Amino acid sequence: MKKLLLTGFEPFLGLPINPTEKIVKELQNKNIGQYQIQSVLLPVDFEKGPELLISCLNDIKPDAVISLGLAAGRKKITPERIAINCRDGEPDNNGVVMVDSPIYEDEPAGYFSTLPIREIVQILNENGYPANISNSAGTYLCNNIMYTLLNELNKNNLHIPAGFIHIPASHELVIEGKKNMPSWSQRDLQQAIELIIENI
Ligand code: PCA
Repeated sequence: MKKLLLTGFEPFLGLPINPTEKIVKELQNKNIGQYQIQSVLLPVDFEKGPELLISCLNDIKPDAVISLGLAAGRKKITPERIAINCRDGEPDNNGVVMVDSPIYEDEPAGYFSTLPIREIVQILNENGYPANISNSAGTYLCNNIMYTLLNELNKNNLHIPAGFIHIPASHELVIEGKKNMPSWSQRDLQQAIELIIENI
């Protein structure tokens, strides 16, 4: 059976929950579509997050990769179109702040997702899950992980479907974190990700 590396993130920036953590834990070792899921939880850390991702790519040798991140405030599931070679913005969970910093010197400005993002949006919408392509993954850890992922695959000449999908907050996160933002049920978030995996 083919292997799909599914990554999620720990909570960050004072939020009590990251719904991507629950999804990757729930789906660990499950068979979905043509894939067996190999889940990894990444730290929100500019050094350790990308390092762990690279070692998982080398150990697991996946046939496809989907990285998940929370985009608190977004209303829809948003497959990302592009990752850029830039880190900037909020501190990571280790207190490290990046300002206008390239992820890797002398590497390309950006990489496009190799997931079928247009089809993913269509399938989600047809099944009642609001979705849109996003044209920016930001400049924080999610963009960093997407960039590292695509840069690594490119360097190793691996042509597999790989990319990043941002998801909205869960109801639980809004309630526990006392936040005022759009949210989905954790069940719908997970089912939408399962549907994506079935279709790539
Ligand atoms: N979302 C953050 C980092 C971790 C996560 O789940 C982001 O969008 O960069």
